[in-house]
Amino acid sequence: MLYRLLAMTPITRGFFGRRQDDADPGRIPPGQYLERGFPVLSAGPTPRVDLTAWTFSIDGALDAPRSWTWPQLRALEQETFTVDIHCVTKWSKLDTTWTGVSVDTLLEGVDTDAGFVTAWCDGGYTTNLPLDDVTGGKAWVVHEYGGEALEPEHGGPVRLLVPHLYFWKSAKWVRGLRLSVRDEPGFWENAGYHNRGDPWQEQRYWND
Ligand SMILES: Nc1nc2c(c(=O)[nH]1)N[C@H]1C(S)=C(S)[C@@H](COP(=O)(O)O)O[C@H]1N2
Ligand SMILES: [Mo]
Repeated sequence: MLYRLLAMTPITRGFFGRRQDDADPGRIPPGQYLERGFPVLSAGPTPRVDLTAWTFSIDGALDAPRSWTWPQLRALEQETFTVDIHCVTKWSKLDTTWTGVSVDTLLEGVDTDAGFVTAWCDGGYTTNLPLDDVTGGKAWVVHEYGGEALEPEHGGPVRLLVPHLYFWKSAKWVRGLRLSVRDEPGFWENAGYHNRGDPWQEQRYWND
């Protein structure tokens, strides 16, 4: 493995004295624990991103590829939403609030035979998802966390957010979605992680 997994000490932002077991256990998937900080997990260094040259693209198996500059992406309809997130390293974080553009908005009117997407990123990370897992109000390209610009360590300027799957599917520094007819395992999927990664079914590793 050429990459080193960087796990930084989480910063606890939760209200002091609130107990872990206050959380509704029905919101914590099997094998997960409640995290009040926000750990950073990156398979490599945080890339430096120049927004003047930045674009977000949708390409691959579609007739007319699309791309947006940073101002163009910001001019699209924005959504603010609050969701729970679940990392395969076993932490779950509840009620995280994000702002960004729904993948449905980016794909509006697209005609494609593709059943899959690969999210690709500055720094070379990739992750694959069924198209059905990023459409129907289940995935966003986000640029704000908790009302502030998304920090570079957490994927700023822009990350994918797919909260119903393990967090490795939420690609940081995402630059585009490539539509494909065939499913192609991404970075962690190639390294033995589950192809889909549903936390409620504990789909952690390839054979789970
Ligand atoms: N580009 C990129 N995206 C990535 C990763 C990465 O290494 N590179 N790590 C993934 C993993 S394994 C997790 S758990 C989350 C961590 O996001 P965080 O650092 O904001 O907690 O990002 C995911 N997205
Ligand atoms: Mo992860």
